[in-house]
Amino acid sequence: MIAVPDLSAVKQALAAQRIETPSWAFGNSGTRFKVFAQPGVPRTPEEKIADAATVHRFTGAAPSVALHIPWDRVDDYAALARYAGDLGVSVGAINTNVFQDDDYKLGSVTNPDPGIRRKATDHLLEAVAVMDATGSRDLKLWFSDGINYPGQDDLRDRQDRLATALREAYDRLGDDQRILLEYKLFEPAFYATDVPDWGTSFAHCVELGPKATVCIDTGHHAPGTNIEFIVAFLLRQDRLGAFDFNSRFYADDDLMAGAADPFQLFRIMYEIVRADALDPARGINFMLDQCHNIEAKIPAVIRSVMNVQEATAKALLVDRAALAAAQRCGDVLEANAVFMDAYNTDVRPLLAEVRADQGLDPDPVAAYKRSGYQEKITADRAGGEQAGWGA
Ligand code: RM4
Ligand code: MN
Repeated sequence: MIAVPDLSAVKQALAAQRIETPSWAFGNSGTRFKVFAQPGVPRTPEEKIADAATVHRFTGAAPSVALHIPWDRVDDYAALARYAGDLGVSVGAINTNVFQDDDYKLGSVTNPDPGIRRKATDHLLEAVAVMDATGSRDLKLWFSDGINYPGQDDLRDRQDRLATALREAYDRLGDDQRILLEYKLFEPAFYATDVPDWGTSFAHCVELGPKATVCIDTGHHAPGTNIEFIVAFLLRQDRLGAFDFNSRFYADDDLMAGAADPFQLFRIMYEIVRADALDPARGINFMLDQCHNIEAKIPAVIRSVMNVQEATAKALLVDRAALAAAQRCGDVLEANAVFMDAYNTDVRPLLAEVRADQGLDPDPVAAYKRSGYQEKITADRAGGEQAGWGA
């Protein structure tokens, strides 16, 4: 039996944990082969927010929803934020989209054409205006920019163009706003992506200033990458701003967080706990970035929130004193055993208690299924064009 640190502190930390949901997880999605439409899928940004609020209602842990512009474009963003507030959620990160216009074939902010770079940079500034109107803190930047063939464009010039656009967006930020700069190894670019890894993101953030931090999308690395090392390193540098949690078997699969490799998620959350960075006041945005192509979307988001909570609970249960003692005396097997004991603990009863203490149903997926919400949206949202990638 492991020595549990302080159960009431663990429960408190779990009750305070916050996970942000993505509006696009509720819309239709698929692969380049097929998008399978689902009944009841939102048609508007408001309906996506209503679904996100439903996830929060059953989990008590997902009080903010990230938006993607232009997928969630509306005339009145302040009204959208008020609508969200009335449903008990707030607007989270504003995600920019400079990857779907024909103009961006050769890149957005790194495009060789200055007119196209201007258009892309203007979109980043538009996103900051959306943040002003909604009260959002985070400008989330992901660039699909890159090249497919050696010699296609100048690698170094593209870094200069990227730095110029980032500087303009950074200088436009308000005091309480910040940039989350995401990276991705490949896809859609196949030879050289302009922000391919955490080191590139980190270097640009350092160049920009303290309001620029790295966003780690767990699906954006080469297979076998030690993501928890990146987490530990960035936390030490105070440059970890956010996660885009999802899981993958092969590339950027965007499956439910914790589904493919729950042990990896535990190792990541251990580094968070180790750095005392779980508390929302520490400013790390724990977001989901997922697509539910074949499974029902709302319960899949609920399940993902629960998977992050389970990994976190296990991380909180690591007997840090015993671990430190074993590490100090070089007891390799004991240190590993202490770590694994926590991972192998069934934390579901503990999380059920945490939920019950908050007046929530201990089984959020079952409670959602019983609630009739799915039947209601299926009936109410019949007709009209469903939201999805590109909508
Ligand atoms: C990208 C990246 C971004 C997400 C888009 C939809 O691969 O992960 O974070 O906004 O997909
Ligand atoms: Mn992402």
